[in-house]
Amino acid sequence: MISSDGFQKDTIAAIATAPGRSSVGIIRISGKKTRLIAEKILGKLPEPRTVEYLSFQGEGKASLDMGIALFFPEPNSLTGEDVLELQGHGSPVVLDMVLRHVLKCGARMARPGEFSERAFLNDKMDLAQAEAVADLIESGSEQAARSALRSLQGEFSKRIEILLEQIIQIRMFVEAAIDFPEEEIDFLNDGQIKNQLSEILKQLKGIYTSANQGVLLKEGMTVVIAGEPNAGKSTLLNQLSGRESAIVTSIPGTTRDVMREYIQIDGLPLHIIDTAGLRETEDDIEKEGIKRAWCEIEKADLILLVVDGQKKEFQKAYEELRKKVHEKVPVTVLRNKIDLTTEEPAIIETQNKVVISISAKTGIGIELLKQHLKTQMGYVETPDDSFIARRRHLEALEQTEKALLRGQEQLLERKAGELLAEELRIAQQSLSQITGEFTNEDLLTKIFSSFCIGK
Ligand SMILES: Nc1nc2c(ncn2[C@@H]2O[C@H](COP(=O)(O)OP(=O)(O)OP(=O)(O)O)[C@@H](O)[C@H]2O)c(=O)[nH]1
Ligand SMILES: [Mg+2]
Repeated sequence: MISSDGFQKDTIAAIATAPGRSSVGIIRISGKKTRLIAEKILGKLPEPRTVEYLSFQGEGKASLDMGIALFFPEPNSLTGEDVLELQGHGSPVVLDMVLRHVLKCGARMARPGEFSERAFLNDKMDLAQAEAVADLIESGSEQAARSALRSLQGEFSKRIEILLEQIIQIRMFVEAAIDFPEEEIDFLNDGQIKNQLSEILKQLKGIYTSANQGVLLKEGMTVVIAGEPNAGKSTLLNQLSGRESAIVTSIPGTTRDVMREYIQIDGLPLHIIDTAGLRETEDDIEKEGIKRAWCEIEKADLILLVVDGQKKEFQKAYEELRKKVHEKVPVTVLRNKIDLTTEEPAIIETQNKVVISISAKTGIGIELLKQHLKTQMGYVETPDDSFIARRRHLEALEQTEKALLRGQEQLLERKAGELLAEELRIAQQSLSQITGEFTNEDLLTKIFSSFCIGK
């Protein structure tokens, strides 16, 4: 339980409940000195995993609070170490007094995420699960919460493990074939490895899609509103955020600064960004505004191209924008101001684009737009196979895919068994980063320090 560098030797303590007044406040203690601290504060070591109502004592046995004490001996505890939980009254002053005494008895303040870090280091959970604890606590919607719970229960890790197992399998086969060439007829030509590799790549794609949606659920999607001046972009921002945050006038070129609003649609987080109207101009301020608009467009997860629905033509504006943004970023066309025409609100999805007719000013068609945004975020009514994920996981999946593709190339084009084996090794290592098998200490520190104290 104690690492060679001694960094788990300390006994740590922290208030585990949220700051502020509440009916219950919990102090969590973990480490070697937990038993000793229990004796000092409670006058006894509580029975393992048994609820006991006791007095929490301070200096000179003076009672500081009364509450429930729970003792979990190692290794069957949250962190894998001896853990004591003191559940007292949720007064910040009382909790502070008890915590100060716990520290005096030999514990030190826990760093953010240190309980989870110890749980990970003692094999109580893998890294993706530890991250899911933080994501569950921070989840902003039911779907995010359910997805985080599924990751916490190991659904995400399980899919990674299955894939890892398959990579290891072919890696072993390839390496054995290299070591004992006489026993394998011609493994590079018999097609089996080729098929296995494509199967793994297919599965990897599936996991990536789910993980990507998990990231959107957690971090929210960045939606940039773009289009020519006066199309109604700022009106749309105000309509979606439900407040008059951006200035709206009938003068083209009203918006110059980038305006940001954070909204939730049925609990799903969205960052909505309004930008300056795109056009040729001699005005220096407007020029700067348009430059900033392009900066935002480049970073978007989705672009809403607002056009004036009174004019029929929008194809040129769409194509120009399409040319400049990454092919993975969807551009949805919004035909605005339909309150001025006879057009009905509608969503028309063709093979390569989605066009929605709305009126930003009156709100007609906005419900259609919201449903569209939800679908774009991967919202599903019954999220049975969604899980929460982070950018870090996506990067690891991308690295794995790249290595596998390079390996495939070595196999198909060069019949280079050794180079294939090396790429498989890299793929295995990249994928293992997700569950934390091959994760360096700096990354671990970075991950856990973003948690809150007491977690
Ligand atoms: N009738 C009607 N007018 C609208 C609608 N949306 C916007 N407008 C009007 O169109 C004008 C321009 O709206 P804005 O929201 O400022 O347009 P913008 O795209 O932000 O314009 P810039 O900031 O100049 O790029 C204002 O007079 C709005 O009231 C709509 O759906 N219907
Ligand atoms: Mg505007």
